[in-house]
Order: sequence, then C-alpha cells, then structure tokens
Amino acid sequence: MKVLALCLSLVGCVFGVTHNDLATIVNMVIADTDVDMDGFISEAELANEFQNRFDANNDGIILKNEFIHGWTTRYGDKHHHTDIFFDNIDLNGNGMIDLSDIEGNKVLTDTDADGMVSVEEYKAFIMAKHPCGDHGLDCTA
Ligand SMILES: [Ca+2]
Ligand SMILES: [Ca+2]
Ligand SMILES: [Ca+2]
Repeated sequence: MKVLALCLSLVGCVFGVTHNDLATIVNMVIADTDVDMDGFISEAELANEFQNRFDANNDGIILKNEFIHGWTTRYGDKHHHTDIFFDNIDLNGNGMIDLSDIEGNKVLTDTDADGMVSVEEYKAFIMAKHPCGDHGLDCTA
C-alpha cells in the first residue's frame, strides 16, 4: 500500500531515470526507515534500512558500490552526490559502512543526546551529510 502510493506519486518509480531533489529523497528515506511511523528511528529500524536494503550480499558490511547502487536505484539520487554522501557517513574512511560507522553516525544524529533518534534529527543528519544539503552545493541543475 505504502509502496504503491509512493510509486503513484513519483514518476521516477515507474521509469527509474528521474532524479529527485533532496527534500523528496529525505521524505522517501524517512518513509522507508520509520516503519512504525512513531516519529523515532529505532536501532532495529535503522539496522533494517541499512542492512536489509543496502547490504546486497548480507555480510553485515555495506560496500560503497552496494550503497551507491541501492541508494540511487531506490531514491533517484545522482551517482556523484551519493558518492560524496557515502564518504561523509563512512566515518572511519575504509570504503564500507560497518557497525562502527553505524554506531558513530547514531551518536552524531542524536543531537539532543536523549538516546533516541527522532525523525527531525534524522532529517537534519542527512541534510548535514549530503552534498545537496547544508553544504550548499547547487543540485537543482
Ligand atoms: Ca519508528
Ligand atoms: Ca567505514
Ligand atoms: Ca534524540
């Protein structure tokens, strides 16, 4: 039902070539991640989003090419923007998203340090890490 609604509202879902702006991408990511829609991203929801969606061979590590392929296909983001985004969330710079990166990013995301990641905090995190967000790169072209 949710997937269908998403497809009807996004032509890119049908044709697979349309690029979305970051606001659209963020909304899609939130819809995918906050599965129970309680306004918070739980660890289980985060693990589900990252590991089940992007970890193609299920080894617990998300390689850069797995992430870029999964993210661009799913959200209609551009390849080179996703490349920069990946580098920004690959905190230890080893070319893969592993448990250490997920834990480290969770700490960065929980800006009010209440132990929970709200949807607002998650949105702010993506805006801070994505080149089309707070970095101010003009991505409308
Ligand atoms: Ca939730
Ligand atoms: Ca890493
Ligand atoms: Ca929080």
